[in-house]
Amino acid sequence: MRLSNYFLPLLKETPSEATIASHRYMLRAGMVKQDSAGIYIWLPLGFKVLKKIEKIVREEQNKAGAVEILMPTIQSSSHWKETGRYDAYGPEMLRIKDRGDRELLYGPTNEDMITDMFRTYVKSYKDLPQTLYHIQWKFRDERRPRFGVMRGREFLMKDAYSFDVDLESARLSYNKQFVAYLNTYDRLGLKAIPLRADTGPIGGDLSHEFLILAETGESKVYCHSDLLDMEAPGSVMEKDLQEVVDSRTSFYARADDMHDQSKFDEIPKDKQVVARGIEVGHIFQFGDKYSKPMNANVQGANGRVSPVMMGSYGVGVSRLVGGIIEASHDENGIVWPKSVTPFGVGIINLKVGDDDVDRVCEELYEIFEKSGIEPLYDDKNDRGGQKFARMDLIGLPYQIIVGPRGLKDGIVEVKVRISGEKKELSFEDAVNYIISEYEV
Ligand code: 5CA
Repeated sequence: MRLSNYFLPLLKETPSEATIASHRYMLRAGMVKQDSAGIYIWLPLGFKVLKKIEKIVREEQNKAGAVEILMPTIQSSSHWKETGRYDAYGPEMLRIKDRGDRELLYGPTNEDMITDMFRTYVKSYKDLPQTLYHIQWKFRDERRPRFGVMRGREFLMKDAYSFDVDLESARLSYNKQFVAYLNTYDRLGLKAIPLRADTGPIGGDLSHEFLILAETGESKVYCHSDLLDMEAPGSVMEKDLQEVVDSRTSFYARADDMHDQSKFDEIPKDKQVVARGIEVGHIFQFGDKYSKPMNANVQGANGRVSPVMMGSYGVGVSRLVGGIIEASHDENGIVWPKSVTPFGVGIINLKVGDDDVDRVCEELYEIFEKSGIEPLYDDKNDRGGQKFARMDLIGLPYQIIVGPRGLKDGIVEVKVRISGEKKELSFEDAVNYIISEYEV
């Protein structure tokens, strides 16, 4: 992409409503624009990151055996009345009437709808287990939308729903998602810790939140520091799933509402972590909470008919855009992990109109376009200082700076955004260095 042809509306001043880094930088870097409270337009740069996160979430869901569908944003109230949630959900639910005075709502989550869909088709254990997911916009009329996309009213969620014939098999489905979550956050460049959690309005008896640590997080977290040093499990055989889950959950890790100080005190002092965190995912096992009132029954191998056992699994896809920035930024702007960066490399032309500089920049541009490392080429006729600040702000992992002085000696400059380290390299070495950094 050429910057001269891109839509990147940067802000010089920090809008006063933005109190945390991710919100400030998302506004300043032209990633989102608030349209009304908690509702955002995703501008090109933000949209690109959102899509990259979505892709990683999708790939890990598919690897875990979940199957993608797409449910509508607008739901009929009827399913919610069947489960009793229509009244229970309260003012967070946006209720709408159509021209025929029928009650509709903008979905805050989809358990009720998917249970209805499921009961239409599946009646036997032979078609189980099954996990279905979608990545779809939700609406919750939050009392206090804040921190930009972190607590929006309209937000993008991946929500998966598992269906099993009994509790034992439901536990396996839960564990698969648990492991998929660890791998997903790892690929996003995040250290996410699973905490035992309250089930809230979703209900059920087993639940974990996944939190990333950040000073501006809304939840207070207590945990064992060894949990933070654990690597993502990668692909795990079915027979080993429980062990992997146990290895993560045996450590004390709780949010404020589930915190037991006496248990925490048993952890050696030098291993105690008290921090703040951002909830980037939440998984629930709730058995027959929805299937029972909706008569979503299946016949087991023994011939007995009983409600299907369910779980649901949410990832805050749009919240993650802010969460990743909270975890990775400095005083000059965002520092994108390679896996979600909107562009792989920034090319800075320090003298637009100079034949040599233009030619080298064009060659670099072409090479990176071909190699799939999407370049963002700053071909605008601005001052160097402005270009540097702009490129730092939007946070691409690598920059190649091309100016007439270096070119005289056959040299371009490569800047590594995260460390600020600068290397003077030949054209070929610069290209090879950046390409090799993106090879896995
Ligand atoms: N049905 C279940 C799981 S599919 C559910 O809705 N879970 S949830 O309420 O915990 O939401 C799942 C994830 O969505 C949360 O972990 C959080 O990351 C994200 N999320 C929830 N509310 C908001 C919000 N107002 N703005 C942005 N993200 C949100």
